[in-house]
Parts: sequence; structure tokens; C-alpha cells
Amino acid sequence: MIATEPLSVEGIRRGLQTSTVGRQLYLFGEVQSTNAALRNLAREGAVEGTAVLAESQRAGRGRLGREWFSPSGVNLYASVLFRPHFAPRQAPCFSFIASLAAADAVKELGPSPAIKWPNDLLVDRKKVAGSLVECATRGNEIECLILGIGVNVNVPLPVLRAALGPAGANATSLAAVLGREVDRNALAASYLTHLDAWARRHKADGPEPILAAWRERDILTGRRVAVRGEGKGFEGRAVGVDGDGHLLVEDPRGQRHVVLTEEIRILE
Ligand code: BT5
Repeated sequence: MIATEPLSVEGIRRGLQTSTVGRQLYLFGEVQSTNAALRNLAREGAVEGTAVLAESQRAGRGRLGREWFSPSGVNLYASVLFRPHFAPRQAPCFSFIASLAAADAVKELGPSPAIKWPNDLLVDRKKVAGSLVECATRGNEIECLILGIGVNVNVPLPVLRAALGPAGANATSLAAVLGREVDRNALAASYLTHLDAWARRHKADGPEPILAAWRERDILTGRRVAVRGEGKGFEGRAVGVDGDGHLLVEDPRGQRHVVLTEEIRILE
């Protein structure tokens, strides 16, 4: 694999314009998972805004126990710690914040990304990034919330496709879309800066402006979709997200289903 310009704390800090996110910034060569590394730091009392980045992950995590392919030296793997004061059911909104921040950062490079519920960032209908929100709770309170993002930045497409198998056909990288290598330090700084802004917005005004911005970029609403989860799958039409960020899908009999974690495939 061709390694690109290495990540550096100095390089990231140069572009950082944040009040909270990244006030503590850790950069590792290799970790199991940046989310897991940050969880350990959170247990030791890390402050809100602490960020962990790594050049590679041995066990990058997707949702529902899936893997996130995390080759070394070419992509972005970043996790940020929040200590919000709201109930766990509001946590999905934070994965929207990550998607919006990543979308803003990508947009600065040129392409206009779309978001596919709940956490996929798409360019040209292919996945360039995914986010993972993980919470530790105490009673009905969130003790800490860890927001991870993985972005395919400069990974060569053949490498991505070989690693992902059939799913590789639905994945791409920013370099492949733009036809040039992307500066990962600048991208990391831009992502963290936008994340800070969206998180501040959430703190000040609650979930509504986040959901409104997210809806503008959402590609599922109005589309026919197949829902596949633990139970029996079904087909229907996506009609939007509710106030907690859950997807609403109407089946052919007009019954609305609240979709929490299931897999969604666009049918048309
Ligand atoms: C996600 O899961 O999209 C969340 C990915 C979050 C990764 C970040 S990296 C930093 C932080 N630390 C972690 O350990 N994780 C976070 P999900 O929607 O479940 O998508 C996973 C599925 O996407 C897999 O089953 C594959 O099919 C596909 N996939 C895996 N690696 C990929 C990649 N690099 N690019 C595109 N698709 C990928």
C-alpha cells in the first residue's frame, strides 16, 4: 500500500478552529479501534472534546459487530469524546452530527455528498465514510458518548474492493472521486472543526436544527426500500426520520414502522 503524507498533531492543529473538539489530541500509529482507545481514556477521566486518531486500526468497528476496513497510512480514523447531558435515546442524533461534519469537510474539497440513514456518507452513490456512536450509560444518563468516523481518503480502489468483497462495489475513496491525493491533516482539521460547530449547535438549540440539516442531505426519504433486520424483512417507502433520529418506513398497507438499527437497501 502506498502511504501518503503522515498524519501529525501539528499538521492537524494548524487547521483546527474549535472551542472544545480536539483540545486534547492523541495520534497513534496503530490501535485496535480509535473508539476503544478513547473509551479507555474516558474511563481515566479524559475531558469532553478529547480526540483520538490513528494511522491504522487492527479491529476497526462498524455497527452491529461489523468490521471497518482500516488500512495503514491512507485514511482517516478518528473518535471524539462527548459528555452530553441528555437521555441515551437521543444518542443517534450524534451520529447525524458526525455525518454532517464529514459532509461539510468533503464538500470543501468539491464533491457534494449525500447521507444514507443512519450513518453512511455517499459520493456518487458510493460509501466514502461511516460513523459509529457508542455510549456508556449510568441509569438513564449518558456517562460518555464516543463518536467515531472512518473516511476512505487515499486508499486505492483495488485495495478497497479486494478487502471488502462484494460490498466493495458500493464503496469508494475521496482520491478516487477527485482524481488526486487528499491532504489528510487538512481533512482531519476540517472534520473536527465542523464537528465542533455542529456539537455546539446541538448544545445550544437541541436536535431540531441537526435533523433539519440532515434531512436536506438524506437520500432515503421518498424512496422504496427493503428493510432487513433480526426479524422478518419487509419492503416499503421511507418517509423520513422522527425526532430521535429513527427511520420511519411505511409498508404497502400504510402501516408505519420505526426502524432502529436494521439494514436498508434502496430498491429504486
Ligand atoms: C459504519 O458501520 O459505517 C461505521 C464505521 C465507523 C468506523 C470508525 S473508524 C474510527 C472509529 N473507530 C472504530 O473502531 N470505528 C469507527 P456499518 O454501517 O456497520 O458499515 C460496515 C460495513 O461497511 C461493513 O460490513 C462492510 O460491508 C462495509 N465497510 C467496511 N469497511 C469499509 C470501508 N473502509 N469503506 C466502505 N465500506 C466499508
